[in-house]
Amino acid sequence: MYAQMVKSTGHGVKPLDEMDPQERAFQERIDAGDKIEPKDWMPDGYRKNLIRQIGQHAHSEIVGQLPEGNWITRAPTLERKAILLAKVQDEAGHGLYLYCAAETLGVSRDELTRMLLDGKMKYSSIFNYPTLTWADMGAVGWLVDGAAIMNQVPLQRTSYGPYARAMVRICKEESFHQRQGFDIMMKMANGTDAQKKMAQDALNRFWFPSLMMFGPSDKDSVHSAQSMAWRIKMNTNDELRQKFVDQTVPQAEYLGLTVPDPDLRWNDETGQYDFSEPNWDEFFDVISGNGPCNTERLNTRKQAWDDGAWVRDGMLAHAAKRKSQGIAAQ
Ligand code: BYC
Repeated sequence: MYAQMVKSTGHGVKPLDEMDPQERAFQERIDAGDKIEPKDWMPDGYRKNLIRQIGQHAHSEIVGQLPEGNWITRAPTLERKAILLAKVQDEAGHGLYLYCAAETLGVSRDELTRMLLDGKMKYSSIFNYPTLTWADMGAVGWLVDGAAIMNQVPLQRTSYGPYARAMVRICKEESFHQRQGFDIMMKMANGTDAQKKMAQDALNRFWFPSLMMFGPSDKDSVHSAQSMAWRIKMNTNDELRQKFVDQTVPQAEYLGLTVPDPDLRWNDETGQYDFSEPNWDEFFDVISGNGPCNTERLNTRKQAWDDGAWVRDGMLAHAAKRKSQGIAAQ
């Protein structure tokens, strides 16, 4: 049922004078910067679009644990292992806050999980790329969490209260994640020649996929116009991508690494970097399920879901027993 609703969210923005009075009053609240809370009236499209975005965001946090979880047992020192473990646990927490925020809109966590496992909901494209070396842990923290922060800081001001509030804590934790990634890159970039090579190789592989995290270019973004009118999104995909490039290129220079883009240059007139577009065919291919690790990621999530069945069954049986005891005692 929800999967069909999701399909219908890609529409344009209705002008104020074509809205019915309830919709118009809602839009005026949004325009005034009011927060919308779960029990408030909201247009169906607003609810659907939020469930889509928050649900995908939650799935991304959970699937996002996999490429880094892959390195916990192989971290080079006890300290790095403890830090990586904490980071990966934080991502689980982010997923849970976000599933809770989505649940306030009337969709259950189980329903969202099923749609992920059935391929009816997406998660971030970036997690369909493999993490091949320890330097990738640096690149993921630095670039992937860096891109996530760029996208999520403005979402602290998003119009839906539970989503905005979840973002506050997530952003604080993401800042730590980004710093730990940069710290790994510093160590590698200032290490032996072999380590520096690994750091450069990680940057080469993660640069363009990180730019893709912001979504397709504005002309191909189906949801941006309406999402921005409803303040579900605060910036366009291209705006955030540009900010990310402007912030990250000097960091790469500081590391002594080269961004793998021959067309990257500072533009004095615009006061920002010019850079190459990512390969959008690759992006659409990855989000259609054909990236290097899509099958592996989904199979891992399916396996975890199946392996957890006995826990869910046990907890439901326990809850049912308590309920029946409670009723009997009254
Ligand atoms: N990957 O109309 P558009 C993290 C889809 S987790 C996959 O521009 P929208 C972290 C899009 O869904 C980071 N799909 O969409 C975790 C739509 O398809 P549907 C996750 C993508 O929603 C662990 C179609 O393309 N962050 O940080 O307006 C460790 C057209 O796009 C992607 C969030 O989720 C993509 N990259 O804008 C470390 C933030 N991009 O749904 C780090 C919240 C686009 O119609 N989300 N698509 O089938 C957003 O801000 C927005 O949803 C996006 C996309 C900017 C991502």
